[in-house]
Amino acid sequence: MLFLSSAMAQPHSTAAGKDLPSDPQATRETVNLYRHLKELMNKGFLFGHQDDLAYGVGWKYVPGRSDIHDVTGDYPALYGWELGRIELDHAVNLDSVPFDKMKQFITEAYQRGGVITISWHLNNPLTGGSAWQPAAGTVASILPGGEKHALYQSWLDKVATFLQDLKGPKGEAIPIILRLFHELNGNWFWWGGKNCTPDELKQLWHFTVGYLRDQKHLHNLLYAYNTDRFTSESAWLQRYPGNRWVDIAGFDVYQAYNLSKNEDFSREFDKTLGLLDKIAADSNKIPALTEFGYNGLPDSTWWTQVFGKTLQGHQIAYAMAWRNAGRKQDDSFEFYVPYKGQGSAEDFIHFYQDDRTLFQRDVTKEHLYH
Ligand code: BMA
Repeated sequence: MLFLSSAMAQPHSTAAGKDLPSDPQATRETVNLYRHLKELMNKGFLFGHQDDLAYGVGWKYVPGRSDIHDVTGDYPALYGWELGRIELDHAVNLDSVPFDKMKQFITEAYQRGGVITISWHLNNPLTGGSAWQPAAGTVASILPGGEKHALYQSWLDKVATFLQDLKGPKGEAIPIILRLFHELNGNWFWWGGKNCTPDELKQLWHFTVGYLRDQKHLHNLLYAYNTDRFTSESAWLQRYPGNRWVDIAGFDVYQAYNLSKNEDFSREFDKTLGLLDKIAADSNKIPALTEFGYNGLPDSTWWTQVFGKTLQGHQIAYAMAWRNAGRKQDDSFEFYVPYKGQGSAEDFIHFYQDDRTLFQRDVTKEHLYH
C-alpha cells in the first residue's frame, strides 16, 4: 500500500512519514525537533530538570541561576514546567511558580536551543478537589455529553491561551512536549488506574488532543504518553490511545519505597527500559524517561554507578529529573539533582562529562529546531 501513503503525504514532508509527528500539520520547528530527538538517540540522551530555572535548594528566582548550572557550569538540555491551577485562573501554579515567569523561562530556554516539556496536575473537574483526589465518574463526566464537559473544555481553552503565547524571536510557535495525564496506570490521580476504564481514558485523550489541535489550531505540540512503573508491554499499552495520537512513549520511575536498594532499583529499571525499547520500536515512537529521581540523593556515586550504568544498554531521547523543591511547607524535603556541595555533586560532574549525556551546550550545537 506504499502508493497510498505517499499520496497522503503532507506538504511539509519529503522524507518517510515515519519521521513525522502525529499532527500532520505540525509546524516546521516541531517536525525538526521530532526528527532531531530521534536522531540524537544514537549519540545519547538529553538531560532534563523540572522547574530548573525557577528555584533550587535554598534559593528562588535568581536570574540565570540553576542548581545544575551551579554544579556543572551548564544548563540542562530539557526543561519541565507544570500548569496545575492554570485552570482556576491563578497567577501561580500549584508549586508557586508564576505563569508569567514560566513563559519567560520557556522563551529563554528555547532561544538557547533547549527543549520544553509541560505537565498538568489539573484539579478534579467533578469535585473541585486536587489531581490526587479521585472520585468515581470523573473522567466520564468530562467526556463529550458529560455534565462537566463544558467546564473541562473551558480549562483547555486556558491551557491553549498559555501555549499560544509561547513565541520565538520570529514569532514562531515554540514547540512543546505536552505530557498529558501522566502516570496514568497508577491509582493516585483522578484520571489514572482504577479510577476510570481504559476506554474512557482513551476517549479523553482523543478529545483533548483533537480539541487542542483541530479547534485551537495548536500545531506546535508533541504528545507524550507516560505510565508510572510497569512490568509488561500489555500493562503499558492498556490505556494507549493509538499511534496517531502520541509522539513520545515513556514512563516515570523513582528509587524509593520497595525499590530503595541500588540492586533492586537497577534490576527493575533495566527490565522496564528493555520493555520500553521494544514498545518504542514497535510503535515507532520516541522513548523517554519522562520523570525520574532518587529523593535526597543519599548515594554519592549514584549518577555513574547506578543511573548512568543502567541506561548504558538502552536508547532513550531524554531523561527528566523531578524538581529541586528543597524544604517544603510541610517540612518534608525534595530534590533530585545535586546542588553545589551536595554529596553526589562530584559524581554528577563525571556523569555530565560522559559523552552520552547531553546538556544545554550539546543541544545548542545541534540546532534542534532547524
Ligand atoms: C510532586 C511533588 C509535589 C508537587 C507535585 C506537582 O511529585 O513534587 O511537591 O506539588 O509533584 O508538581
